[in-house]
Amino acid sequence: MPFDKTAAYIGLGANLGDPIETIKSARSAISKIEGIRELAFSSLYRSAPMGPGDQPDYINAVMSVETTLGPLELLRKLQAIETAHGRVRKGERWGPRTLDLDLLLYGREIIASEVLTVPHPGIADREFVLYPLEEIAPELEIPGKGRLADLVRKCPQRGLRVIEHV
Ligand code: A4P
Ligand code: MG
Repeated sequence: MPFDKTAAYIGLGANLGDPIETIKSARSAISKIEGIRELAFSSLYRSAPMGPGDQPDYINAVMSVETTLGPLELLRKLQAIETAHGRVRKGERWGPRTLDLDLLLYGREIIASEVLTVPHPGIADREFVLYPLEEIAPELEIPGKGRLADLVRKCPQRGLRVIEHV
């Protein structure tokens, strides 16, 4: 019997090394995971760092996938891709990183476990998540938080800009 497919949204961010290449490489690695099919990928955006200001600007993007993996399996795969791209966890909150992959949404599920919170806790107030999401899924409803379009309207753009359409 085939497994159910779930639509999931993944946020990609990078601000060390060659962030544009890293984001492209991460996209390709995610698409190649068994049990994942890419549905859409946003433009690449440049954004000012949230958190400590003494770090480079970020490149951010969002992708949607269809997957037969469960949410925890998907998180583990994303973490393996972070590690493969040289991510070192230094423990500094919101510090610079070669690659950060956040599981933003997993279907309409609300998950609050020790290792996984979905929708991602920052989703509703991060311009570098909301604007790219709106580009690929303007009608989206965020479980527990309301319509994406309403969240976007309440979120200042803070210098966020498109650098590349892919
Ligand atoms: N975890 C729980 N829920 C999730 C989820 N939905 N997706 C747990 C991914 N991980 C989730 O993550 C710490 C733990 O969160 C994981 O072990 C996982 O079990 P981490 O990636 O090791 O730590 P982190 O990323 O440093 O912490 P945090 O709080 O997740 O940071 P964020 O929220 O990812 O923010 N500025 C701009 N402009 N653009 C950015 O992309 N990103 C960050 C990082 C800071 N500033 C930024 C950006
Ligand atoms: Mg993270």
